[in-house]
Amino acid sequence: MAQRELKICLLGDTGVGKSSIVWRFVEDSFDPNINPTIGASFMTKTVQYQNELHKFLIWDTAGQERFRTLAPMYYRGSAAAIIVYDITKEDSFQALKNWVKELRQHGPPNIVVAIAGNKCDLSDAREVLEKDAKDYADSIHAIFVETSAKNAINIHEVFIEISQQIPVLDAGEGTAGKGFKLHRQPSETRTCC
Ligand SMILES: Nc1nc2c(ncn2[C@@H]2O[C@H](COP(=O)(O)OP(=O)(O)O)[C@@H](O)[C@H]2O)c(=O)[nH]1
Ligand SMILES: [Mg+2]
Repeated sequence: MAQRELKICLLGDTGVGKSSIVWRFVEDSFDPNINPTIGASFMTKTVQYQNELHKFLIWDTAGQERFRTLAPMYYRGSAAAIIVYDITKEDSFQALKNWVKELRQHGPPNIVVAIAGNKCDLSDAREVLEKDAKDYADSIHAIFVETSAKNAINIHEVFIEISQQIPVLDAGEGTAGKGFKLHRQPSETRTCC
């Protein structure tokens, strides 16, 4: 079975739950006292998608979120970016829009963008309406889900949607990376919280 390596970067404000999302996806666990500075900066996980194996090489901005100049090293060569905000923090949603602009201006041209509204388990403290975020995501043709790393909601689904949106390799082309044909598949929307 063909295996493809897909570099994925996580972007977004400090404290929105990027490391927790990666930890939930890779280890299927949640640590409420996750260390903000020693967060995993690079982890991998392989999942089967149709007749391919997708090895996700996940780059997490471990505490350097404020240093924009470091960001290109995370998103350069990325097949996809997961931009995370915290549904209980309006500021983090505004910061997400800046990350989208940054990616549009300096990121890889065909990067798949996924927006994750994390901490959807804290809906009592919600500041960002799901509809507003979904409308924004639609306007930039991004994947959108609300997630909870804590309660394992929609974490795997984000990665599955990314797999769906990555251009399919045509039979016979192997993993050489030549001659991609773009078969973008429509993504479904999931809402949960
Ligand atoms: N309630 C709740 N807390 C979360 C969730 N994800 C992360 N957190 C908490 O938010 C804080 C910041 O998480 P962290 O993963 O370090 O964020 P990062 O700075 O973006 O990597 C930690 O205290 C986490 O336990 C979630 O889905 N729900
Ligand atoms: Mg972190």
